[in-house]
Amino acid sequence: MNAIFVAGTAGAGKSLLTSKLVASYLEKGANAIAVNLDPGAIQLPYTPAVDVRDYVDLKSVMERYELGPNGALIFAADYIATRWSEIQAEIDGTGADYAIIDTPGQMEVFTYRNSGSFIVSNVACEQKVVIFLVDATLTTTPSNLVSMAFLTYSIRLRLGAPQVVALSKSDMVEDKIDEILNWTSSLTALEKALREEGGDSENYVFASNILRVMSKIGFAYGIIPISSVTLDGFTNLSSALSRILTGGEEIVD
Ligand SMILES: Nc1nc2c(ncn2[C@@H]2O[C@H](COP(=O)(O)OP(=O)(O)O)[C@@H](O)[C@H]2O)c(=O)[nH]1
Ligand SMILES: [Mg+2]
Repeated sequence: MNAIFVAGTAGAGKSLLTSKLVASYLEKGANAIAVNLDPGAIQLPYTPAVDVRDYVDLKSVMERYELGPNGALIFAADYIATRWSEIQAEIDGTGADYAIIDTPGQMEVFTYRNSGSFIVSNVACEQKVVIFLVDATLTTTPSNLVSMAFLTYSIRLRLGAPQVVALSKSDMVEDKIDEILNWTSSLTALEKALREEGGDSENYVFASNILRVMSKIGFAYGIIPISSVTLDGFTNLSSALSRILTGGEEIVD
């Protein structure tokens, strides 16, 4: 089994991408399942084969420990890590080739708690990859792009697994896509755009200093624009995943 975690900021499109990825693997003849790791999910655009809501009920946690919704989510996410071996056994029991693992809506509940990195490092699988979703609608200015790029580095460091970065909801910013991709492919273009955006402001100086650091750690941002509505970019996403999971071989039935 290969594990594909789908992470990203709240509302970036993790759950919808999970459903579309499962469908696209099934279409290629691979056995794929969706796993829901979000204890707070109310409605999901897919039927999870394995669902953490079977292990913990948010409402009972709130009542029993007198917690608000945020406290209960954190408790529940950490609790799930303690039940991981059972959840893993359930995933293994499906016999799936690909487990597409949807993570909690509020990103920090998963990525910045030890339980998230525990699950990513302990999932028993052949290969694993984290798709990090950068919401295109939040990335339409150069300084926002720099801030998102930093977030992806932070998540890479936090989860310690190979990462594929996708620009989600790109259908919603069609007129901006070329410009955003130009910024992500050239440090010089991004630096120029930042200057035009910020002039001599303190924020510009800060952003360009960050850029300098980014160029040092390698500005290989390689972001893949996708849309889970039009399915644009899915071929590129699927090749990027195959490169990591199967060394480049596409699935055949
Ligand atoms: N236009 C458009 N809407 C999207 C796309 N992906 C997700 N959405 C919508 O954005 C909202 C949040 O998506 P969801 O998958 O629940 O985000 P999550 O919180 O990251 O799981 C939903 O209304 C989705 O239908 C996309 O690629 N294009
Ligand atoms: Mg979700």
